[in-house]
Amino acid sequence: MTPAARILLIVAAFLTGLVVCFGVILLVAGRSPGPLPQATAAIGGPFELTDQNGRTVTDRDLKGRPFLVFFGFTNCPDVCPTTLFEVSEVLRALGPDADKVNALFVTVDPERDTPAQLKDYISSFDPHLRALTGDPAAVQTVIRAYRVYAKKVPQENGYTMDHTAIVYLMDKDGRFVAPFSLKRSTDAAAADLRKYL
Ligand SMILES: [Cu+2]
Repeated sequence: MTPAARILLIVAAFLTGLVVCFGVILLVAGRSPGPLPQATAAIGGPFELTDQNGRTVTDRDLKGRPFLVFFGFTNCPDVCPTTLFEVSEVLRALGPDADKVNALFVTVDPERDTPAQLKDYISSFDPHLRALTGDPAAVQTVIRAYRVYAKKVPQENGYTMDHTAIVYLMDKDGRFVAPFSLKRSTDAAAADLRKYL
């Protein structure tokens, strides 16, 4: 499969997952006269990881600010660096408001992406970006919470990772808002993010 086809497949799988979970929520909401379940509760949730400086970061530390989160791995040839570059541009366009948001890169490859490896990698991007890793179980927890698709693909010299390539926009309370589109001008993307401050 070509890399492009693979990415399409991953996006399709993600969207199908979204449709399935929102579909279920709609069904439940349609039936129950009581308080509506939060449609956004399906994506996101508690986690405890370690950043590139060895500091513990949990979902509770993120409360009070909107955040962008992207899942990937440092050996990724193109999608991850491109996305992190584009997110960096948005953070730069935010100016001082960049201090009022969080931007996270979470590895789906904790085996290779140690805090030291992440520190080296993330230093190429906007300094507001934080890179998170953890033991495999902790990373699995966050992968599951965000319904991320991540799979090891063997290669001649080791392996690569297929993964969901969506930037998640989460609100101040850690609730999923929408996939954050980078297919627009940097200023338009920054203005969109500013709405959630
Ligand atoms: Cu990637």
